[in-house]
This record gives sequence, C-alpha cells and structure tokens, in this order.
Amino acid sequence: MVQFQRSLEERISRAIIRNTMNDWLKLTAVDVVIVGAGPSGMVAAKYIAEKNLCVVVFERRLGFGGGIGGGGMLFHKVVVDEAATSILKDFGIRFERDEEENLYVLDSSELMAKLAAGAINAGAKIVLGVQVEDVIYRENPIRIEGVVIQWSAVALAGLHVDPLFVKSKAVIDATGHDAEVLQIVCKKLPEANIVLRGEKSAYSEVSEKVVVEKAGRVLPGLYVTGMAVAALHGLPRMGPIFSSMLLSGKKVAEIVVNDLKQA
Ligand code: 48H
Repeated sequence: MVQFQRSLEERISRAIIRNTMNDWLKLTAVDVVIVGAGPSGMVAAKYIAEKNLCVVVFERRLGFGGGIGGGGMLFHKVVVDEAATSILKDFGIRFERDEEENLYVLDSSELMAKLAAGAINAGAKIVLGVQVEDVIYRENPIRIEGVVIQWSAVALAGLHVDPLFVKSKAVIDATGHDAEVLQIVCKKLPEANIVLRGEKSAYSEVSEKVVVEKAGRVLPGLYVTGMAVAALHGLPRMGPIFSSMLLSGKKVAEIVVNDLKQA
C-alpha cells in the first residue's frame, strides 16, 4: 500500500490553521478583553492573567507597545517616577535613576518587549492585526458584554466584510489618546450617558496623578485605562513619562479582578 504523505507546504498550512482555530474557539468567550497592546493594556493583561482569568488583548497593529516605541520624540529613552518602579521590577525591566532630574530612565525597546513578555508569560493572549470596531451590549441595566472584531487589514482595505464577536465579562479600553471603545459607546449607546470630554494640553505633574485616580469602571462591563482616561475625563497629557500608564494599568486590573470575583 502506498503511504500517503503530505508535502511540507500542506503540513505548514494545516498546522497553522488547525492550531489557530483551536485558539480562536477558546477566544469566542473569555473573562476579559483588553483593547490595545500599549503600556497600560499590557500591564493590565499581566495582573489580570496572573489571577487565572482568561485574558485576550486585541491589537490593531502587527506589533505591541503602542506609543512606547517612539520614546520621547524618537529618542530611545522614556522616564517614570519612583511610584512606577515596582511595576518595572515585576516585569524584570531595567532602569536607571537620573540623579539630576530625580527620574528613572529606561530604554523604550526594553519596555515594549518586556511588558509584552510579562503579559504573555502570565497567560494573556495578545492577538495582533485585529481591531475592535464595536461592542456587544445588553439592557436594563445597560452593560457591555463583549466586543465586535475585524481584521485590521480588512478595515484598512475598506472592504465590506461582516465582523465576528467575542463575549467577555469585562472590556478594557486601553486604546490610548483616541479612546476608541468609549467613542463607539458614546456614539452608539446614548443611554450609557458617556460624555467624552477630550484630552487637554500638557500639564505632566497633574496628569500623572489624575489619570491613575480616574482609571477604572465606566459602566458595568466597561473599564478604561491609560491615555483613554484623559480623553474621557478631560485631563491633561503628560508627554513621554509612563508612570501613569503603568500604574493605571495595574489599578484597572485590580478593579476588574475584584468585580469579577463578586459577580
Ligand atoms: C485594537 C487598537 C484600537 C482598536 C487603538 O496609545 P497606546 O500606547 O495607549 P496607552 O494609553 O497604553 O499609552 C499611551 C502612551 O503610549 C502615550 O501615548 C502617552 C503617554 N502619551 C502622552 C502624551 O502627552 O502624548 O496604545 C494603544 C494601542 C495602540 O497600539 C493601538 O494600535 C491600539 O491600542 N488600538 N487596537 N482595536 N480599536 N484602537
């Protein structure tokens, strides 16, 4: 009898398709969806996944890090203040103290790579090239129960392709300056009464504090972290200091974990 042998080309395709589909079937219903693999999203992902919750991060681009890679005006360093150094330690990210400025300095490439590694090692799945274009909601009371997703390439090509759904107990908007998920909810679900006040001009000292203070639950099932907090509450920007991005990611993770425990 002739032994039927698949070619390497067939085996490559089959391995990728079967294993992707196995993953995607698990991703149809998760505990937490995080939208955006920037600093705040990846920090939130690690601390939530560590609690044995099923976390997926959908990132529109084919890489993670969000605004980190640009450093400060393309200089390859970013800074944090002392409050955020414990998070850097949790992720094994190296930093140096600048004595003159009383700030902690680190390489943007190391921050990007190790935030992603930390989230993935804790068990979070980061899926690249997928964007969130809408949410799933339920009424009485109004709540968010998942997201509507599409390949970024389809959106970029302007093709009319119907999307798919991912159910989740919590959705975190970590989309940065544009607060994209909140914008969608604000526009399409007026009964949610979300008012996006829009980010204000730079006032780093204030912004670094209030962004962390205001990070958290927006309505049942919907949470906000990172720069999206500034867009929601009309808070100033801070420039390439990343403490509030990391600290707000950790804070939103604690709130989500606590809410899911009580549910
Ligand atoms: C899937 C999406 C979608 C979508 C966007 O911008 P980010 O780095 O976000 P933060 O808030 O974690 O960090 C902000 C920081 O990088 C920054 O810009 C600072 C500190 N600025 C201060 C200043 O003064 O300018 O990352 C957001 C990520 C990006 O990778 C996007 O591609 C992604 O979210 N994204 N992914 N579906 N609808 N929208």
